[in-house]
Amino acid sequence: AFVAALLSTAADPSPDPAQADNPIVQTIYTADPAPLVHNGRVYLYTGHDEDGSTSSFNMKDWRVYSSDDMANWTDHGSPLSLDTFSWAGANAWAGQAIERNGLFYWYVPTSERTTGQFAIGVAVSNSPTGPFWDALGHPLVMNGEIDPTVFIDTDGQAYLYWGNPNLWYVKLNADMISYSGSPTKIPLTTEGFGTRPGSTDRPTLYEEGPWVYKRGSLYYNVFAAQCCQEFIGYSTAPSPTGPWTYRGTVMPAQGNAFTNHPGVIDFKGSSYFFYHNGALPGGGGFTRSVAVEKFTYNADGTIPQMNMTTA
Ligand code: FUB
Repeated sequence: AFVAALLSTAADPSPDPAQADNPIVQTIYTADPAPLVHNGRVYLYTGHDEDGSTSSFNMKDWRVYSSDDMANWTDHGSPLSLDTFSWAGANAWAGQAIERNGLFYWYVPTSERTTGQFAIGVAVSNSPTGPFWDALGHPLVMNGEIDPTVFIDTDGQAYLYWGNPNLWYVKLNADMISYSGSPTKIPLTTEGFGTRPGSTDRPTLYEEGPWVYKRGSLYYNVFAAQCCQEFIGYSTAPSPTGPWTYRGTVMPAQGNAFTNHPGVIDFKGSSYFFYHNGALPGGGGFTRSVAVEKFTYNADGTIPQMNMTTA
């Protein structure tokens, strides 16, 4: 293990000891951050853009980092890759991990080997840092769409959401590797997800990368909006299945990468928004880096708009 990011340096006149310099990982290109708080640590699950990717995504494995102070990060390597899934062909894209009853479930989108169609697999481990195994030996869901987010409601019901161009959800069973009923499309109304300027085939801002969580009695869906270049927008709802109301921009389009991807946590009394950009040397749309901003919710529960920062 090595320290992947450094404490703020003397060059910064007002260092925040609770947050590392950005990008968090400066040794490889990382994308699609998915933070998980467990036992006093933040585990940061990411994708991995291969060096030199210039015209398409070249992503073969996923990575894990952890920190207990949001400043010093430990590299746990790559406990999950395309090779973990015998049925996977390519595209180790944006996933999310969650803990239930001492097991860690990592939901990831990847292309199915024979059809090339995008599917969502689930890997399991008894440790947040792996190693992870394919929990099923086949996809959990396969409908050609991507970017799963998972959360467990306060009543114990788990939900999986995903999708581009649609937004789907399904209720997961308590075993976290099967589900009840059929995947359901969330209506993409402009009231729920904003209005996309100048587009008729995709009338709302919703593009991909949903991140669903609950704070108090309010449900949040933070997502990558519009294409391309993406910004981060969000909606809220009084229940995990809606109705959703569009609330505006979390992070404007910026940062030298045409995608962005949200991850939101509370940790040790502060709130953090994770995202990615092309800020490292050689960085761009296919050589991205994860970064984080500390923020405070407004009194009414809305999320303040944030800009990307670099060291
Ligand atoms: O990293 C590959 C894809 O780009 C992800 O699945 C999307 O969310 C976008 O970040």
